Amino acid sequence: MTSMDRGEEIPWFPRRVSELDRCSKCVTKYEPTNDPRHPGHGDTAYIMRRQFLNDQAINYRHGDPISFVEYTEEEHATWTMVFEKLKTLHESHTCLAYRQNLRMLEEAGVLTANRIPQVADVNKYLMEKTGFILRPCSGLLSARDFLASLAFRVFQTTTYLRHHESPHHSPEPDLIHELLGHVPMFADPFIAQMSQDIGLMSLGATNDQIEKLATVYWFIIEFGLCREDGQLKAIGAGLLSAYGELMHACSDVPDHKEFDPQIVSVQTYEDSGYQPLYFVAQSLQDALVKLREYAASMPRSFAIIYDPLTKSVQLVEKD
Ligand code: H4B
Repeated sequence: MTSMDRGEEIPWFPRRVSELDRCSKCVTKYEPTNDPRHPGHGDTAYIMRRQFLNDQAINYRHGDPISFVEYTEEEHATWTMVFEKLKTLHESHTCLAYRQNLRMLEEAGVLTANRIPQVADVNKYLMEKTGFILRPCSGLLSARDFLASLAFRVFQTTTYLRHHESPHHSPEPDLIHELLGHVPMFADPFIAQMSQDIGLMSLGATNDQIEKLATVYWFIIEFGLCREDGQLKAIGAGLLSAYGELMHACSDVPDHKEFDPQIVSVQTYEDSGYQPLYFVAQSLQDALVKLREYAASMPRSFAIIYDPLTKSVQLVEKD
């Protein structure tokens, strides 16, 4: 008996990496075009630049070479300002994996404070480390589409920058967040695997399961902490790329709870200000083990098998 016979339809999901071309649905939230909370609201030149880069991204198809983007001097200056300010917190506030991978990326000349890197160069580097690749997208994606791409070790990446008048905070994902927050962590094998595991769990999942997985993703990949030598250190990209919240998260102002995906999955979160609560893993390995226990406990009528050689998945129905 198939799941269709039982009347529960499995939502469409990509079976191979090229089908991610169908997973680029954006959701509208905190856009400069219509939201006065966005620092670029009312700045026509900024809105046009963001639109130009988004139009380029939306036409991207799997396998295309990634277009070279000529960033403006103003954009490079914003990048430099953010990178240099964050550097002052790296030793004290970020986890060992981040510090090591960032150093290697700098030594390889891929991430440097003076120029915005090209996504194609980042991909060449990450491909050799963990097989993760970035593909351009045009803004905040639906959780379902965004998580599906992670199943294939693909990270959908915005290519525009935050507004220059608000360099240390962005209400939406931007290239600085992707490159300074996510890229060094995707070079780590445990974070790469954790991200892919969350992605694989999302394929064919119910809306309720997607909501839970998006919440787990939020609290570990975006805003997670770990403890090193008794001190709180950031592992989440949302913290690693935000000066103010990075200091806040590691201070004793917010609450800290032990990372447990079962509890995390139903925790409400804040997407317009600092979090009042963060989850702390013992280590990256610890977070991965707990995530796998959670995956095993997820109720599903099928299993998903991933083949890394063909970057495709197969659905196996349970009877
Ligand atoms: N879309 C883009 N472009 N970048 C992101 O980091 C995210 C996204 N994060 N969509 C997603 C949503 C998460 O917040 C979860 C999965 O909802």
